[in-house]
Amino acid sequence: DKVLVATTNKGKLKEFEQILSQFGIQVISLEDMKQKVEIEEDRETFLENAIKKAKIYGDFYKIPVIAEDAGLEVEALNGYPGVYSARFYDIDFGGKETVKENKDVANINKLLRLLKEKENREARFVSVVVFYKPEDFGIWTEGYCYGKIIDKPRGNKGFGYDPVFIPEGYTKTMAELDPEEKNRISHRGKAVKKLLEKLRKLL
Ligand code: ITT
Repeated sequence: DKVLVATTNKGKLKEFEQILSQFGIQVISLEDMKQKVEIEEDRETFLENAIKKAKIYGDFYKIPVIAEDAGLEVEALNGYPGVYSARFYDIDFGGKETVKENKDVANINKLLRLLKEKENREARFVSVVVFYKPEDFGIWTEGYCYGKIIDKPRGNKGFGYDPVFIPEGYTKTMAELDPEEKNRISHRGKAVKKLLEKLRKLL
């Protein structure tokens, strides 16, 4: 069983490889493909963005594909950054952030700036995963991971907002957890597990 995991995010790709390998599924990545495709994520929901990515890549390469749209929803920010999580530093919400080191750092800096003096630190990661078999069928599932945003980044595993996110019931940040542990509790891990259960029932 081979599937194209259609993501340009290296951290994400690694986690998909780890999660899917436990189920004996082999991953092809966009780097393995000779012809490149550019996609703009311009939809207003995770589901619409994930479907768009899965359809365009699947129809182009004509192989089964998994695409994901994910992000962080923060209660005190009315659900932002949400679908804008990847480029939060640069959007027209609460001022822009200059990128000094990398985008993840700029995103975290903006988030912490906006949450300064805010008491409500509740947040959740969301993952919407789509499996699409060209000219045949598509299915999707979602996964959530609830937790809190802290004041100062800790840890260097994972990616994105992991250094400032503490999952419910934990004292470590997501970036301090080993990959196996993150995958067990993460939005992505849960969404993928549900996806494979759905697929198994279908096939
Ligand atoms: P693709 O669209 O190519 O898959 P992307 O990075 O643009 O790559 P998304 O649009 O789904 O992916 O953006 C997700 C962003 O949300 C990601 O860049 C991170 O900033 C954040 N994010 C998602 N999952 C995360 C996780 O497990 N840990 C930390 N941050 C995460």
